[in-house]
Amino acid sequence: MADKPEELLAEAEALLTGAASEADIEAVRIRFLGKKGALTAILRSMGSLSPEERKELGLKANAVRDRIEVLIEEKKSGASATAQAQRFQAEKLDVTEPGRAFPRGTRHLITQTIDEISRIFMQLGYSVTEGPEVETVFYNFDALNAAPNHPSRDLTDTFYITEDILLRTQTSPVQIRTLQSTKPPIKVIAPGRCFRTDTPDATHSPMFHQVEGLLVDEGVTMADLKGTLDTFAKRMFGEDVTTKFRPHFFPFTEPSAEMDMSCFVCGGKGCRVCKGSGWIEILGCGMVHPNVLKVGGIDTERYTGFAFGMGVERIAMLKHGVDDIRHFYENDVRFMKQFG
Ligand code: 2U9
Repeated sequence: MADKPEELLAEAEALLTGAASEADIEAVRIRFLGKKGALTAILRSMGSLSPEERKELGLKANAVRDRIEVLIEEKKSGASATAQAQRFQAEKLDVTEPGRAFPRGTRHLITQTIDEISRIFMQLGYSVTEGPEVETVFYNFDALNAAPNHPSRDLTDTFYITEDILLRTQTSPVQIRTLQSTKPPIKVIAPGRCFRTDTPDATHSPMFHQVEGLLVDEGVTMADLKGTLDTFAKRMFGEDVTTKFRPHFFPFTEPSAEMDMSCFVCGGKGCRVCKGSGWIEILGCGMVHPNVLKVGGIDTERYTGFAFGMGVERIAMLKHGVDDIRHFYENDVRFMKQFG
C-alpha cells in the first residue's frame, strides 16, 4: 500500500473510478478512511515525527481525507442515480397500453328461461318453490293418481334407485308437499330438474327441466286456468299470440288439456317453426284431480284448483331457435356466448 497521502489519493481515485456499485464504494471508504484504513494509519503514525514534519503531513493527510470523502459522496450519488435509473427501466409501465378484456360468464340459457318464466308468474302473484330431485314412489306417482300399472312408472321410463326411491320424472312432488303443508289459497310454481330414461336425440334428454304450477282456492274454474296461461304465453312470446286448448289426458288432472299458441314467427300462416300448422304446443294443464287434492289434505267440497306443466328446454328452443336439445348440455362456449 502507498504511504504518502497524495499517492493514497491517486490510488483511491483509481479505485473509485472502477467502483460499480454502492458496495464497491463502501469498500473504498473502509480501505482508506476506516479505523484500520491507510489514511488513518498515516495520521496515527505521526507521533514519531518532528513538529514541522507533523504539521506538514497533517495538513496533507487531512486535505487528502477531505478530498476522498468528497469523491466518495460524488460517486455515491452517481451510483444511486444509476441504480434508480435501472429500477425505473425495469419497472417501466406503459400506461397507454390498452386493457386486456376480462372474459365474463353468462347465466345458462336454461337458467335464464326459468328466471323469465318465474318472473312472469311472480308478477301474477305466484311463489317459487323447490324440492328434492331424489323422491319416493309415493310423491312421484301414487300421490299423483298414477294407476299402479301406469306406463310412466315403468323401469324403461324411470330411473329407480331402489324399489321405492327414484329420480323424479316431473316436479309435481314439490306441489304435493306444498298441498300437504299449506292451507289454500295456494299459488306456486316449481321449476327444476327432472329425469327420464330417454335416449338422447334432438328433442330428448335423460335430464331436463320443467316448470310446473299449481293454484288452489275457492271457486277456481277452467276459465281461470285459460286466462292465466294465455297471459303467460303473451308475456313470454309476445302480446300478438293467441292460445287454444285441446283435450288431453293426465292422471293428475281432470279435465286435462294441452295448450297451443299461434306461431310467434309467422303469426299463424304456417312456417318451419310451427311445421306449417300455424300452431305450437307449449304446455299441458288441467283441473287438479280430486284424488290428488285429497292426498294433499284439501277439502274438495270447498276448493278446486288448476295445474300446468311445461318443458323449459322446449320453451327455450322455440324462443331462441335452438334446433337440438343437446346444445344445452355440451357447454360449448360458442353456443353459450350467443345468449349473453
Ligand atoms: C299437482 C297436481 C297437478 C302438473 C301438470 C302437466 C299438466 C304437463 C308436461 C309438460 C311437458 C310435462 O315436461 S313435460 O313433458 N306436463 O303437461 N303437468 S298438469 O300437474 C299437477 C302437478 C302437481 C299436485
